[in-house]
Amino acid sequence: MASPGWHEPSNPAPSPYAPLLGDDDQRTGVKAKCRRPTKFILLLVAGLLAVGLLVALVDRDGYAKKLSSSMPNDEATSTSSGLESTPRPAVARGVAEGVSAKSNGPFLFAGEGTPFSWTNQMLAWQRTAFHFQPRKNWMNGNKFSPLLYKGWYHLFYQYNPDGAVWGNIVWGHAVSTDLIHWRHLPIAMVADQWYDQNGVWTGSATILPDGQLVMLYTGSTNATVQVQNLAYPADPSDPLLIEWVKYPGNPVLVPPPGIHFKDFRDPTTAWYTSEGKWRITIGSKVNKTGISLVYDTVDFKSYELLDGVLHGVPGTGMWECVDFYPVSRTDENGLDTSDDGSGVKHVVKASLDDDRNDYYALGTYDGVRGKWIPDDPTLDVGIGLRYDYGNFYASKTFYDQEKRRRVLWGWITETDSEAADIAKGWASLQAIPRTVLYDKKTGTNLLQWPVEEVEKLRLNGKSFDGVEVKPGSVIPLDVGSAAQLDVVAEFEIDKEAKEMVNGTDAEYVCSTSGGAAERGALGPFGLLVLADNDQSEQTPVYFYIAKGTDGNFKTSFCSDLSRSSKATDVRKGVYGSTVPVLEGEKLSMRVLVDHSIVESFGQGGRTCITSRVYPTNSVHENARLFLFNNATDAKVKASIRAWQMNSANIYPSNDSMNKFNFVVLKSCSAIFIVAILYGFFF
Ligand code: DQQ
Repeated sequence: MASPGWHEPSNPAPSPYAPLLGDDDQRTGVKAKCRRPTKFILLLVAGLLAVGLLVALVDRDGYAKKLSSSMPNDEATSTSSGLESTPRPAVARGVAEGVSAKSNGPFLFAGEGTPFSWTNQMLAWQRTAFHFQPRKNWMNGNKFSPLLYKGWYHLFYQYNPDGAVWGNIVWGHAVSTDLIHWRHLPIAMVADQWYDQNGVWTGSATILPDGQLVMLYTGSTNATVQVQNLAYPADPSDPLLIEWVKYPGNPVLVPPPGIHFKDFRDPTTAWYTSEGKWRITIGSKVNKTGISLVYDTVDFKSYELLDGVLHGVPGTGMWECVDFYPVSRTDENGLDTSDDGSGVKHVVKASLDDDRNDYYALGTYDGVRGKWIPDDPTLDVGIGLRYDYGNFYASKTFYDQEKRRRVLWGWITETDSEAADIAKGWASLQAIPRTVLYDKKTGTNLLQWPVEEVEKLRLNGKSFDGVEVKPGSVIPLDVGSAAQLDVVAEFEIDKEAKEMVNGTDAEYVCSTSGGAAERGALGPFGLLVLADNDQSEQTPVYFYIAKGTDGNFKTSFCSDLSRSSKATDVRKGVYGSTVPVLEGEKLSMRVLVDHSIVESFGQGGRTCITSRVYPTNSVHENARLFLFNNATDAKVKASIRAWQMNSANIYPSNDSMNKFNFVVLKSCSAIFIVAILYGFFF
């Protein structure tokens, strides 16, 4: 740019460029002298920028490749799929390292069928649109409890950068400002030390009162010993938390005497004790008793093991991903992990390695003794309530200090064959984050509900009010393509039929009572999702009411996968459980459908079911939504609101490079045009 001095007629500034002026230019004086260098400089700058731009664009792929060699969405190492490739035989991955089998090999459904001829198109359709998943490869649960740091939600997850099966576990990393749209970031932590050489496993973050972030995680050592390690952000002012430093004194905890070296993992977020210390709990087992060890620390570097355990339940086996947090008995908001007091209950949750389900119980915490006692010993951890009765495992909660809510986030496993996972190039994903509240009405359970942000994806809402569904009928609901849906449905069952029906002592159990095809007097009725026109494929989500001999009603909330796919090599059970329905309440359900995922919430989230389904025909425009009533005696009145769901933006991390190049392109073009115009007019 010309400096102001260049336009000063009486005192022309010497030009550093020693322009070669012709006679004409000499005659026209200062102005001409100044114009040439300006034009020259502008054109030079524009030219340089253009060359820079070209280099950036030409080298973009090279740069992106370099960058992505450490990224969870690495295109460069894409091994994509096609069933032409020879399927690798499934092996029970994880067991040697001291965790349960992490793959769905034929051993999960031996004898259930022969391999199905999946086409690439079918496999591609299974990818979800508004659930979080890496662009390829294996992921398992959110490790290092997700957290909100300087305005960004962070998800760190177990990730295999080398394939669609468990192994080589590092921490994938993604950030979001709304828990729905995500941006992948470079891998946060790799297995590069003797104390985590066999994997950087589950961990949890604690935000200290001064804003410092500390993180404890399980490392599987070079000798597959499970130890706890400390890490912290290299640059605490970086809201994206890109770089992590491992504490040089790691490991900070090794398995204590009496604990097997492969049974010591997944430290929780720390909470503050009345003695001014930080307390954590770590899952383990002794023989078949699942336990949660308790440690106090003041600096996260040295620890004191408390006598006894926070809690233990015989017969439940190894407790993974233990979670411990308070819920308010009076307020509608979530609580920070250290909150306590008379209006508070405490939740203990354990992921049982033996059956791979997440169980929780409500109880009372004794902070002085570091012990927790369940409200109802018959509904203790691992033998009572589950967060979810479908595929939902290794979940964790975190406290969202901005929205004052506790958010629960689970991992949805695959239930197809490992060969199909390898062919499609990815395996498993995250459930939609859920807010968790104590259910003040029942006092016996939690309420889980999709975070409110998911509603931003709703499109084309349709209502169907007071639809009468006669016994034995199916009614189509015209919502257009139903592969991505949010449906809220309320049902009123014919009161007279309820009164008239005879009570029986036969117990209704979702998983063993015949599914949606088995007719009873008062059910099943509900929705058929991911169903094709003739319902040859369908996933019913339904209520079933059973009347006991005492005249009391018991309602079950179930999801039947037995006709969810024509494929022969996927798991197709019936999931669900009973759901509390209080006097005067209508029956209600909410169902989120996202290609191969159906997440269902009964009675405001008292009972939840996540189903992993693999339709072959009810895909794309063939996916439809129906109401059904398979009861023999009772008609049902249903009111439905249904929305198609937009897709979430889940940007690859090298997309940020593309965005950067786009900005460079725009800026360079603008400068170039200005320079040309300037040169033309002056
Ligand atoms: N997976 C991790 C463990 C955790 C388990 C290893 C949960 O830290 O216990 O990948 O699936």
